[in-house]
Amino acid sequence: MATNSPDQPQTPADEAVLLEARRRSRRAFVVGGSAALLGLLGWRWASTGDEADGISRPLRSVLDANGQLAEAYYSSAHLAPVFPRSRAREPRVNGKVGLKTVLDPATWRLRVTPAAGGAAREFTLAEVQALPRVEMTTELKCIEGWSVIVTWAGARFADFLARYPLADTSLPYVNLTTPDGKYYVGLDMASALHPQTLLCYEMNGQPLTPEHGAPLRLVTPVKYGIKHIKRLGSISFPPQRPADYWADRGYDWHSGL
Ligand SMILES: Nc1nc2c(c(=O)[nH]1)N[C@H]1C(S)=C(S)[C@@H](COP(=O)(O)O)O[C@H]1N2
Ligand SMILES: [Mo]
Repeated sequence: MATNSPDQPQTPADEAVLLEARRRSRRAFVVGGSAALLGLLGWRWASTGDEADGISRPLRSVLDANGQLAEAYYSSAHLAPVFPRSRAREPRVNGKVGLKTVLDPATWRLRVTPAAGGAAREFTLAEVQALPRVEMTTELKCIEGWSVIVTWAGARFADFLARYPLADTSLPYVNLTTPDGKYYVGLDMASALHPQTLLCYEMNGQPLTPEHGAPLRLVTPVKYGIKHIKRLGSISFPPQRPADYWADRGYDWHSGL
């Protein structure tokens, strides 16, 4: 019998995701322990350094390292709860930046600029749909304070990059934009490779509607809705932290849950 516990595996696929998450959290624990030790050793050195923006420079490095640690923990090890499919609802349409023009799904392409340089590679929706289909029922949470449980289907971004190695997974960032560039999202690579980060083409068993991001959107339930870019048009792998539409307007760049 199905249970309402969000942590309960619902399908073999969910179970695989849970196992992966546990494996990752063990790794994060080891990394975290070493970082804590380094932190203790470094503290006295850190607190004697020059100031930069009111925070001493070495101390700032420690804070930055903590930020990366938080990235590794919250992005990779943490798994968003999954729910029974029966609890899925239609989300409201929220946010239309980059969706103002009419898009023809037949001529749409996902443009990916290889990290090594060279011409962008273009993908059809069929190529994305040829990757293993992952279905998950998770909560979409908006920073405005509402949330809704939705069944999504798509390809894992990790599977996409494994099949089309356009960027090394050790690179730091992924930049995603709408075809017109008006909405743009930055992700750290760990979040992009998270097993629940999907290049999503279906919502509640139906192809995405235009207002929910057809033909392809991002879904990543370890992040707030602002990171779930609709009408994905292009992907690149910048060496520096990419700009992010809502981070540019004062929200937290990570917007992790
Ligand atoms: N292109 C684009 N994607 C976007 C937005 C937007 O304004 N433009 N808004 C975001 C926000 S704030 C949320 S909460 C979700 C909402 O997704 P939904 O409209 O499918 O409910 O889309 C996200 N993706
Ligand atoms: Mo949102």
